[in-house]
Amino acid sequence: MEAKLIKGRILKGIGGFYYIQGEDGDVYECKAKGRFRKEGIKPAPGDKVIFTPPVQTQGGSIDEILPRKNSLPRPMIANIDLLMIVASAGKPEADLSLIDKLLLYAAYNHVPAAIVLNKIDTVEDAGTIPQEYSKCGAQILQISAKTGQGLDQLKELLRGKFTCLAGQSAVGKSTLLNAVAPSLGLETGGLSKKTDRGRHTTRHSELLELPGLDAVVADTPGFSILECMDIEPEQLREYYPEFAAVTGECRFDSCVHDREPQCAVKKSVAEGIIPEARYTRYLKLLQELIERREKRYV
Ligand SMILES: Nc1nc2c(ncn2[C@@H]2O[C@H](COP(=O)(O)OP(=O)(O)OP(=O)(O)O)[C@@H](O)[C@H]2O)c(=O)[nH]1
Ligand SMILES: [Mg+2]
Ligand SMILES: [Zn+2]
Repeated sequence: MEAKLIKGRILKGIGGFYYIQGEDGDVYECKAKGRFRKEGIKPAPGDKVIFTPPVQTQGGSIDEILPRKNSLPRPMIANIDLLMIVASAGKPEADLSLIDKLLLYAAYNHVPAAIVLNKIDTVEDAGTIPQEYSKCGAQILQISAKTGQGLDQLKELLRGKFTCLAGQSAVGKSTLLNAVAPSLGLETGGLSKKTDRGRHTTRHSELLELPGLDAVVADTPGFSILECMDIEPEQLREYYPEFAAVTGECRFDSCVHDREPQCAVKKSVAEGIIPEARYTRYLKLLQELIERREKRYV
């Protein structure tokens, strides 16, 4: 029997084997051809591929990786439609610097982002996130995985997309996925009584299908975000859509909106147009990038 080529998407890779969902819906085990390694390409979950399915004693192989529209390095996944940043309205207290870094990570890697504010059932008002991020370019949803509030909106957000989830431990990423697709039965954890922080219940990443939504999600464990981006301090400003309205209005074209005179961004902050706290964290992140560069060049 002659092997035929089919198109599919890689769901996961384990020990040199890739599990590919073909256009026919079945999942096939394949190895990557040697030439990929020679070319320095490693197939990743999310990759669209042309492959030869296994037949009898002949193992399957990935023959071609179709061009990627984008990819995220940690964990390595390709062709992401959305980075869903999950935060908690209650406990654990939201780490806004982390949200900033994840927004930066998404923009840097050409992936659209959304912010999902979960556990809205545990607080009387949603806090500062909706206002602080109102102009950051990401849609913001207020949700409770527990009561079901906002879940229909979340389903619409996920429908038809390949979404990657990120956020602090114990904000409810796995619980939200279980709420939209109970058959997943993902393990969820609690907060440590001592520290009010999460326990990193989810420790690995694979693509999960959401039945009925034609959607796939990757529930990703934590990682060090800044380390996997090559951003110079002068470039940071380009990743803040809040600054776009006044771009070009600063006295100096090279203005990084820090200590320069006649800065239009600082003026907008003073006028309350750009949220002050988000700008203050921008300055901190800018400083972090400057220090990183100084260390790199000594
Ligand atoms: N009250 C309330 N509790 C929630 C909600 N969503 C999740 N939780 C609880 O928060 C805890 C942590 O949830 P997980 O889903 O394990 O959190 P996670 O983000 O997957 O955490 P890691 O896997 O450690 O990264 C669990 O005890 C959940 O029951 C919610 O909307 N409201
Ligand atoms: Mg989890
Ligand atoms: Zn400026």
